[in-house]
Amino acid sequence: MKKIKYSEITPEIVYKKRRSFLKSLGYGLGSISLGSFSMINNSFANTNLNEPTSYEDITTYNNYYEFGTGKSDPYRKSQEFKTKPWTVRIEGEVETPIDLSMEEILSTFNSEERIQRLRCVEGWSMIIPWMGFSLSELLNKVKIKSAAKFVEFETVYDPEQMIGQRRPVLNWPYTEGLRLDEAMHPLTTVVTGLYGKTLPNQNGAPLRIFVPWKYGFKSAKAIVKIKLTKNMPVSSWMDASPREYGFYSNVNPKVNHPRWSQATERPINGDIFTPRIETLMFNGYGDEVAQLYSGMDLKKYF
Ligand SMILES: Nc1nc2c(c(=O)[nH]1)N[C@H]1C(S)=C(S)[C@@H](COP(=O)(O)O)O[C@H]1N2
Ligand SMILES: [Mo]
Repeated sequence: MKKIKYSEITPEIVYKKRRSFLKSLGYGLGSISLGSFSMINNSFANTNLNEPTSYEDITTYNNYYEFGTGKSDPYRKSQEFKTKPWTVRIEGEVETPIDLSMEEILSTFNSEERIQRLRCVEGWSMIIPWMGFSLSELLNKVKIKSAAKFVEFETVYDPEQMIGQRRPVLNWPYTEGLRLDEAMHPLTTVVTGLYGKTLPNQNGAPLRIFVPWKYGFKSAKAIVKIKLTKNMPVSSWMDASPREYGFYSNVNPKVNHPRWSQATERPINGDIFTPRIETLMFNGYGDEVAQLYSGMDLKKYF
């Protein structure tokens, strides 16, 4: 299990410390030149880049097109979204399909804190202390047939409540997929909470997937269906733009998005002066997952 080291101090405290440090040097935010500001900032940058992102940033800067395409739309427009009752169906290439209520899921599986880096394909990243458990535990509730090679995830379709679904921005419902061995990897997480609390609606309540070595869009929110399939699923993003979004979408600094570089990322931490950092292969989880792709040309299978 990947452990991202972090000290006792919270990101908020680090942030305040930095502000008071600047003040103690006699710099008001208005009086300082950009050059010297970023120099000071650089000396601090690495102190908090492995700290979890603040709860505020994680819950107000989101991608969740069902509630709009702006970063603050999910926070502003998902608060009334009803997540009770909620059932997750596991079907497809299984001996017997099952329906699990959210209550059953929460009482059967032990959610633990899993601090994982989310790298969005747009070029920003956050470090998020999820609460969750391995997807493999959930999939082990069914007997998977040997014909099953892939797993498809489906977000709820509810345009009454999800205003973004009233327009054909994506091919709704939001669909994503993994190869079965990727889905069974212990790092592939079923997320039920955040910062030790229940999962906020904007982050995919009541239940979302998180795949830490892939771009964020692979991690579908508000899941109602998990389907075992023989064939590779076509995700909503592949359907929207196959040239830009491949099935694998492993974080890879060497494979650029056709319209921009993927070599670096901007850590979201409430400080626009934070320099970009280098993106790591498999988002830094290479030791754990590289063997899943041995012998594969990752430029071809992007
Ligand atoms: N159903 C659904 N799931 C989704 C998305 C979405 O628009 N709809 N956006 C994806 C993208 S692009 C990212 S980066 C992450 C963002 O997760 P967060 O808002 O919890 O940080 O959710 C992913 N899951
Ligand atoms: Mo994303």
